[in-house]
Amino acid sequence: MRQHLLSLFITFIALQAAAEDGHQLWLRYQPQNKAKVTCNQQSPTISIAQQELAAYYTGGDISLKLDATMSDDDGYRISGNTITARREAGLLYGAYALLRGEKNVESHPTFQLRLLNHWDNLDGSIERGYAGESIFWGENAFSPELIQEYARANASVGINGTVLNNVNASSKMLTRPYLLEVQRIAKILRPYGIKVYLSINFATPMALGETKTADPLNAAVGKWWKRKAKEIYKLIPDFGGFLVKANSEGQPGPGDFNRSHADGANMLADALKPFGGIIMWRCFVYGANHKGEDRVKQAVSEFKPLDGKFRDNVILQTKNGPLDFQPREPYSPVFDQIKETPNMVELQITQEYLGQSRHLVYLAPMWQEFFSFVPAKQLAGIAGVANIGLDRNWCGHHFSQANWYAFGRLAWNPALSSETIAKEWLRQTFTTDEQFVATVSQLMLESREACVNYMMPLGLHHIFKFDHHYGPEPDGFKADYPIEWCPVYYHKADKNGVGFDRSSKGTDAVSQYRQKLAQLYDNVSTCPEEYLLWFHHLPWNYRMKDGSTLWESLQYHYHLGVISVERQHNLWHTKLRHYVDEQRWHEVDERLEDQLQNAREWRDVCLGYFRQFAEP
Ligand code: GCW
Repeated sequence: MRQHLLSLFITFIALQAAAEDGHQLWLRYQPQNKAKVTCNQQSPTISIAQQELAAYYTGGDISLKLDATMSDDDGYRISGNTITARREAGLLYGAYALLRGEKNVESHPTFQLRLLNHWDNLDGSIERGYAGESIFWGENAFSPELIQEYARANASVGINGTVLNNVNASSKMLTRPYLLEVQRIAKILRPYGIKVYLSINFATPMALGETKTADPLNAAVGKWWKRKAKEIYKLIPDFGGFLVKANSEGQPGPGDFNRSHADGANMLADALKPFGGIIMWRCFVYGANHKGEDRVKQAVSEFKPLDGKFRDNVILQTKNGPLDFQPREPYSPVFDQIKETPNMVELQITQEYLGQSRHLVYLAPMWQEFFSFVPAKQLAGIAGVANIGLDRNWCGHHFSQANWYAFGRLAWNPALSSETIAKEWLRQTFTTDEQFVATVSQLMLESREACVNYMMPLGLHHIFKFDHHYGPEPDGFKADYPIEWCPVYYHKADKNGVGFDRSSKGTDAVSQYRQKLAQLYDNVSTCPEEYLLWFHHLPWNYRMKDGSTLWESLQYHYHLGVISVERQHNLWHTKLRHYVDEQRWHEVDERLEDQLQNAREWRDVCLGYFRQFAEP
């Protein structure tokens, strides 16, 4: 009996070891303990680099060198068995690059600020989080081991900063008990080259009852922030700075006191300046001062007059598109219009509008589309709204890990192709089998266009179910919503046609784009068809370039989207099965099935709705 129990126990342990829950992400190095790793200096960061290489590198002994003659950034040079860098973090990035297979290269990051933005609330919930609760806040949070794993994963792809809380920020964030938590987190992240930042509630001093107002020009308010900055930097000397959502979707801001965004941002910038901190001020504003104006125009209307009026430690942070993280949007014209103030782009890794953690949608092609319009060298930084939670596999969907990975890799080098990144990730995460890698990378590369097709082809946008943004609701209209949240406001379908006229004859949003593109988008015959209904309202029998009518083309795209998911699901279900461990295969398979059902729902609901106008 005892014998039997023992063997059962051993089997159980073995199964546990083999269980593949995805927790290891792309970091699946096999322990080798072969390499001797030396360095001309010592520090906590350098010892991490040494430990990683000593444990996992197979190609011989390594020497690490700090070299003050290299350009002053996080870059590294790998030459033979030597990694050289100007900064300690560079040695760490070089170590991970070597483990990933990079050889004889010199590589420097395009963006100096490569940040995650967590929309994590202090109660542990996550706004638009689809992978469980927060790893930082709430009852179940704060396991130092987990946060260290998080740090390592980020460092392995070069992410060097993280905003720990939701932009819809609680004023409690800046109270002592929470700042002490931030200090603990910062301590774990620091050796991995990651700085912490916080989202702040603009009205904090007033909300905490410590000042009578939050007017940025009030002396007591300015003083309060200066004192607070001092307190923060005493706890966290390398604290990165604040991210601010002000006068947007009900958040307080300088506008509440008839002050401008520049007044608000500058007051905070002055408080952080002595310590080297920055302010990332979001341009995601609509409604407040521009009621009635086309929502996609409002950020430029609001911020262009303020361009050049910000302190030099303020960066304007703008979403890639002018609306809100849709499966496809043209880029935000803020990037054309704001010229005197540094800009950074905010991408959304969590797939709020792209099937959340239920759909396999690889986002790198979408982000690259953005960079094809907005050159990375114009930008001071890049932020990605994280898709990370307490789920065992971090991101809910195993393939959503690829978006975290891709974000980091593109933040380092936006010129990397989506395909290269997908293949890199697949080889590290699943298997190096080339047949598998070729097939699945192709599937990943097609997945975003498939999503656009089954959700919102040809420039349609924001026809999601109210609030949770998962399924379709093309008939969505409730008079008590803000009008900018109503699907019918965006597609404007009736018997005469469909689409939002943003041409010079409509809201003239086209005029916010730089010259050549403004004309291109304005003219219906030159407007790229993927943006057609974003910029134009057209009759159902409008002739597309291939000769089909708009209505036919719309149907074609919806069907194509569903067919792509059908194909992907089939492939995964049959041919790809034997390449993948049981647990991950099964979990992905189940989700692909859900995705397929949801894609069919999108097609049927949207076409059913539009049909009543197109074929009356
Ligand atoms: O995309 C929308 C989301 C909100 C979010 C907001 C923002 C954090 O639906 O949940 O709030 O944008 O970016 O501020």
